[in-house]
Amino acid sequence: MKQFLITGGAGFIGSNFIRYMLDKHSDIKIINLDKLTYAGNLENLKDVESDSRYRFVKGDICDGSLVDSLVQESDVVVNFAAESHVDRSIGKPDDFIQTDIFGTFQLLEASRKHGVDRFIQISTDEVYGSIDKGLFEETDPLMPSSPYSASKTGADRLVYSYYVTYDLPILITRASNNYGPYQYPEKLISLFVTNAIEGKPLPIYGDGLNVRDWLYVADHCSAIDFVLDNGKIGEVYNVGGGNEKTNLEITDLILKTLNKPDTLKTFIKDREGHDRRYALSIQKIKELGWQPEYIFEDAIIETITWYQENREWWEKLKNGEYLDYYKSHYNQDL
Ligand code: NAD
Ligand code: TDX
Repeated sequence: MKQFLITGGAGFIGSNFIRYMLDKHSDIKIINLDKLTYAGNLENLKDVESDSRYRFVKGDICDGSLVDSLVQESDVVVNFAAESHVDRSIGKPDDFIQTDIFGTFQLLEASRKHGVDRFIQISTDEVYGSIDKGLFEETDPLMPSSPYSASKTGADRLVYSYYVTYDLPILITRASNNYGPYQYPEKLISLFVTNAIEGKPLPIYGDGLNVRDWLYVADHCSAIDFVLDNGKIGEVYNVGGGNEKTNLEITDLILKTLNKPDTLKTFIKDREGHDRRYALSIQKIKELGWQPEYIFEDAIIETITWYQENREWWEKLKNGEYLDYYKSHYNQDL
């Protein structure tokens, strides 16, 4: 029985990953350490709560003694815990620096003290910054442009330094934009789908021509599982879906699928430091034997349907102080 410590497991990708791992592997146990910030939601994991292989611990990855005791009983650490939303990092970077960098440091320190079989850091394509043409490779320079991506870059390189300096058996994945069920309704797809269902405006930043590469969350989960088993210690692996779309293309697709009018499209001021395009080469992980399985055109429809069928999950999340910040920052109701 391998003991996994999964941090941030009550969030979007972490909860999908826990479900994926419990379904796929009978010989693992999982501790989910999550602070339950606004983004953490135990309703994401209702169906696994009673699984005897699963245990939830409410706590902060910055809490050194708690982290120490949980790492001590673990073989594998998977670090999802982070502040993850770029717009929030523009408004208030503090928690990003604290959790994304200092929290990762606490996990690394405990891992080096107790020794773990694997430490995998869930990093992001945003560490590279923006690219007008071509694809980022793992060896390209890191040029993050928001406090979010800079904090993730700090963590990414700190993890690497524990491999070089202390021989900690680390792996790093850098994934592109995820979409799928249980995504907090603040990110482009989850926000626009839920706004469209409610007949509310879809706030498009700038000209709407920024490009993202969309990865279905189940593909991200399978990539992490695959890298844990097959990745070479100390290496970074890009994980992309190969689905480059402008924000306007995504918006049009959502409106068309939900049969909502074009008049919901609302162009507002641009995000500060807005990266124009993210695009990854996934040659390295492909050569190792992984590639995405889901077809964007099908998975996006499944995702939209999920939000239609799970209104009670997201309706209660769409309130609170972020709406006030968003309104004053972008002069737009969400
Ligand atoms: P999310 O915001 O939905 O979830 C983050 C989770 O971390 C929440 O459950 C939250 O409660 C928890 N958390 C936050 N601070 C914590 C702390 N100090 N201690 C313990 N738990 C804490 O984020 P997500 O979209 O699921 O992203 C998960 C990870 O994947 C992040 O590290 C993010 O940078 C990375 N990533 C995300 C994407 C994407 O498109 N969403 C793409 C690439 C990489
Ligand atoms: O209201 C909006 N209007 C809009 O035009 C929002 C929320 C977003 N956008 C644009 C900004 C981006 O060009 O849509 C694009 C995607 O925005 P987000 O969903 O906020 O994602 P992004 O900034 O690309 O970052 C995401 O991908 C990488 C995740 O939030 C990160 O956690 C991940 O690391």
